[in-house]
This record gives sequence, C-alpha cells and structure tokens, in this order.
Amino acid sequence: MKYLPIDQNLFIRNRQAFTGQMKPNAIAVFQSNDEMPSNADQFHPFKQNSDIFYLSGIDQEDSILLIYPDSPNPIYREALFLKKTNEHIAIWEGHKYTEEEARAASGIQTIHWKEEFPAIFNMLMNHAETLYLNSNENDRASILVETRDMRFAREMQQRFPMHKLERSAPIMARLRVSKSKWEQDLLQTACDITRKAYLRVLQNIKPGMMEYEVEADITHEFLRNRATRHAYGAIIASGASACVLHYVDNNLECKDGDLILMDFGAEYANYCADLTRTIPVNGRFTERQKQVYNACLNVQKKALDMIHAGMILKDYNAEVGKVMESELKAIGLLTDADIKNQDPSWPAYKKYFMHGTGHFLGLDVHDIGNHYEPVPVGAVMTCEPGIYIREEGIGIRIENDVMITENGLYDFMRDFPREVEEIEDIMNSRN
Ligand SMILES: [Mn+2]
Repeated sequence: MKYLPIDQNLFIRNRQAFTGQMKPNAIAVFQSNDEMPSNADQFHPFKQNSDIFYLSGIDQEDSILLIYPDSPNPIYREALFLKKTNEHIAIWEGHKYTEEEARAASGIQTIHWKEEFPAIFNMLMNHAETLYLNSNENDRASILVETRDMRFAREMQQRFPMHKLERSAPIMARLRVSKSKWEQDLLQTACDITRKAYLRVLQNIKPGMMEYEVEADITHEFLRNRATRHAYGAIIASGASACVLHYVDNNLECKDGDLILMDFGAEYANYCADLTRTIPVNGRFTERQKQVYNACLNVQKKALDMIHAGMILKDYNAEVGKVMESELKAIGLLTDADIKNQDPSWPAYKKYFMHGTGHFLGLDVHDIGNHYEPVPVGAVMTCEPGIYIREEGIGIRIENDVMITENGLYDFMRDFPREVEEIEDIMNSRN
C-alpha cells in the first residue's frame, strides 16, 4: 500500500457499531473481493471490497472476516483468515500481512491462515442460530460477475438451510453513510491530493495540449502523493465533448477559446475524492462562457446552502431544479412558455441539466446510503450542478465534496479555486 498506516480505532469502532446491530447468537462473514483476471496470466489492479475494509482495515485479496459476538469461545468473537505468508512466499509473491501486521492494522487479535476457515467456521455454525451474509446492494450496481460474497452466500444457503440468514447490507448502508472523524481526515487527504493535481493543471494547460496530457499531469500528481489510483475514470473533456456526460476517451486537442471540463478524483486509503472544475483552455473565459459558468456557480452555491441533516434527496433535487430553472431563464436558455408547458415528470431545465445534483461519497465514489430516508449527520455528498449546451459547444459542471456536521456544512474543497477571477488570475500569473 502506498498510503500511510490508518488508526486501527477506526475499524474497532466500526465493528462495535456493526455488532450493535446484530441479532443475538449470530455470525457475520465478510469476504474480500476477488482478484479480477484480465488476460493471459494478468490481473487488474486489486481493489478491496469496501465492507470488509470498513470493518477490518485489511487491504488484501483472499481475506475473510468473521464476527461472532456471542461466540462460546471468546477468541472467535472476531477473527481474520488471511492468505498464508512465510519467508519463501514473501520472496516469490511479495509482501503479505504477517500476523502481527494484521493485528496492528485491524485491532483484531485472532489471526489465522485462510486454510483453517472451513473447520473453525463449521464448528461455530453448530452453535450459532443466525448467519449474516454480505452482498452488494448499491442502488446503481448491475453486476454480472459473481463476487466472493455471493458465492459464499450460495454455498451457505445450501449447507445451512435450517439456520436463519440475514442481510448485512442494510446495516452497512446505515453505518457507512455517516463518516467518523478518522474517515473525514482520510477523505480530506484524498481531496488535498486532488487539489494538487488541479493546481498543476491550472499551471500547465494551454491551447494545443491534448486531453490525455492533462490527464497525465493529474495522474503524476496523484501517484507522487501516495494516491492508490484515480477513484474513477477521469473525464477530461474540452469543447463540445463536455456535453457527453461520461466522456472518458480524453483523446482530443484542447483548443484555443474552448472550455475544458475535468471530473477527476484521487483514491487514498480506499477513500474517494470527486472533483469537477471547468476552466478556459487559454486562461480567459469569453463573456458567454463566464455568464454560463456563473449561472452554474450560483446554482452550486445555493444548492450547498440547502444541504442539511434530515433532508430527503428527492426533495433536495427538486429544489435545486427550481434554482437551475431561474438561472437558465436568466441566461436566455429557457422562456416562461417553456416552463409553463413543461412535462412535470421531465421539467424543462432537464434539457440542460439532466443528472442529479449529487451522490454519497466515501469508500466508493457512488457510496452506499439510503435515498429515501432523511440524510444523517456525518453524510458526505457531492454537489455538482452542470449546464450542458450542445448547440454552443459549452459544457460546465462544478463539483465540491461536503460533509454534514453538527455545526453545518464542512467543504473538503473550500480552497479549490472556483471563482472566474481566481481561475483567470492563477492561469495568467504563471510563468
Ligand atoms: Mn460526482
């Protein structure tokens, strides 16, 4: 791992919160993600399953976490089963957690090699009444490849049909949505790295540069600051490409007079940043670009003011839509007639702002959380209104990451240049 060690108290506290929600005499099992094959003998870079990481801090393939608070044998109240290592394996396959390291990372005392799991688990299951199984219940997920958690769940349904089975996912969604102080710090680090990359782009971009060169500058800054990788595929979209919401080709020239929309974020210690900034390639907004940019910025500022604990996302999005509607009217994109005749299920503003205002953020860039319940204190969300005018080749989105605290909103990106004048000043004072 490139990131610095994390305070094990984060994971200890997370497990306490999880066990507090479990039924009596129940076991919960969490599996790491598989290593995903690409071709031949190669694998995609490993990405840990967010739930096992959240509960253990273990960032390694082939890991199992077992939690059994009422275990008759106290050493199995919590246990890790990890990939075996020794000197020989360390030389051939690289470093894996030693028992000591796994204890230090997780705060869990009982560490076994994974070969011991079946026998121990079987013995414990004979005492337990309920088994909590984990699954990916992210609303946006549509998954073809079966995860290790799902394969395990299938096997358990077969092997233990008389036990009660429970879902861990609803508990995890409730816990993970509210971030602790430790998580706030990790998210801030991910955002700080992202800020460095943004400042580098403000220094280096000029007409004639290719979008992938901008992406390369960002990647450079990420890696040299201990980011694991991009939290998602960076969108580096100049000119009309900015109107393609998930443009990731990043292969066109940044042209004089165009804007460039950049949506990117660092992943640090598995926590994700998610930034969007839109800047002029040549360092100066045209009057029209400035007008549309400021309309979008006005919407963002008002939308940020609306975020509060207890809000329902559907109502919040509708309210932001109203603000967007009046801004689009002010810059000549919507008329009173457009609004009067609009289809209420697809309001007129959606022609120019067709996505939601934000999403939960954390270990996943589209983090888990309940869209129909009031948003709790501790929730971290993006705020990212956009205005996309295909006929003018202008696409603008401005995105900050914020946390709802007891004392109002905490903006992880409060010092990321965002005003027109600020951006122009930096770009025009560079050497
Ligand atoms: Mn986003």
